[in-house]
Amino acid sequence: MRPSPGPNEVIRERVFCRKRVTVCSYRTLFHGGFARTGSHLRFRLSSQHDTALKFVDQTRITVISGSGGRGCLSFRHEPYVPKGGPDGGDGGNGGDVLIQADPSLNTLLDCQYQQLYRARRGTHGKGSNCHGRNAPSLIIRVPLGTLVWDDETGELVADIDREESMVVVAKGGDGGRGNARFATSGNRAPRRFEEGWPGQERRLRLELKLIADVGLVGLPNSGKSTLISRVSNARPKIADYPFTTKVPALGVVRVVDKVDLVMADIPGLIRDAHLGAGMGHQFLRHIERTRVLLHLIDPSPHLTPTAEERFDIIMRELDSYDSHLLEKPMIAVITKLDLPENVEPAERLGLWIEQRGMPVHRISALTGQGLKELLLQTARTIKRRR
Ligand SMILES: Nc1nc2c(ncn2[C@@H]2O[C@H](COP(=O)(O)OP(=O)(O)OP(=O)(O)O)[C@@H](O)[C@H]2O)c(=O)[nH]1
Ligand SMILES: [Mg+2]
Repeated sequence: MRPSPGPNEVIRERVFCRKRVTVCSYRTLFHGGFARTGSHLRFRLSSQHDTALKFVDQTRITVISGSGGRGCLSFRHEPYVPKGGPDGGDGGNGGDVLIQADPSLNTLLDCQYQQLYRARRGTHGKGSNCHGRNAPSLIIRVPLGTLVWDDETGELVADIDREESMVVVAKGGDGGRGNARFATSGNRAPRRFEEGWPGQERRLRLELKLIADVGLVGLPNSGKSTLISRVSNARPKIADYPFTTKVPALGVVRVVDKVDLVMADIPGLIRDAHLGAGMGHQFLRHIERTRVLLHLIDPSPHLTPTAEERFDIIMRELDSYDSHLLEKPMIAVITKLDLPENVEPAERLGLWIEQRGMPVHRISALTGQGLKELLLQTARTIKRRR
């Protein structure tokens, strides 16, 4: 029988556990792999905690490109070649700093940890007309959907919105010219050469706005995570307490053959989220780029305030974050239709919303009722927007 662990052993086990969680939570952030591993409770709890900590969607970095290498001052000295002439080579170019999309990343966590990126300088020129070596470019990998802002001027430098996106954010300095370049018929032994040109230093602000076709919004517990886990490969945590979802999750939904949609689940909003209530509205930036919003409402008659008022709370919060969000096509999704007490209130609520000109779907993520029609209409709405 294994002896009961001493205090040190317990600590070692915990450290090991945290390490595993750190690596995994980072990789499976958007797939919620832990809930499925069936591991013990402590593991699952800490994974949720770590996941929340490790989702970084804003950070600042400093980039410094390499300066150019110095040009060389040299003259050819060889037996039987008197006055061999200047042969100082040019310096190599400094390395550029590039930002490149990496679809395997989901967060700006790496850039949070490392905030200074300095490319190497070019090597100096040498005699015998040897050119200095050009320094390699330094590549910073960021997730798709990252906006790169110049922190000093506030100007948008780049939008990393495609897999092949790659931009130079700091250009390396050119190498200086060696004295061989300054030889003229009038001055055949120039002693002139150039220092390399300095690199650029820039302070950048990185902001991640996830790229998804469909955004799910609603109050906590309205069933957003249940819906995304039912229709996509995402496996966010689901529970009957508010703010189960602490970071956005993406899932790919196959609507019909060859029609895939990317869906984003974000933490729930509550009244006064724009003033910082609940989790605030910081995560709304992740639905800014979606083409359609699904507004989920739990019609339960046992909740206060009423379903109509709860619908209005979300609309007001979206409006106070950015009124443009309300210009996006929105589909009202009344959830939890499998519960008998919800059927009648759902009917009433649906009519009330339809009078406001918004399409309504009544679903149950638990039984699958109405999901196919909802996805088809969502896909049609997106197609119209393309
Ligand atoms: N009966 C029934 N329960 C549902 C349905 N959809 C969600 N639920 C339950 O509602 C509770 C909340 O569901 P979640 O999917 O976690 O809700 P959420 O909107 O993601 O909540 P937050 O992450 O807190 O914003 C869970 O207990 C779910 O099991 C449904 O269609 N029918
Ligand atoms: Mg959730």
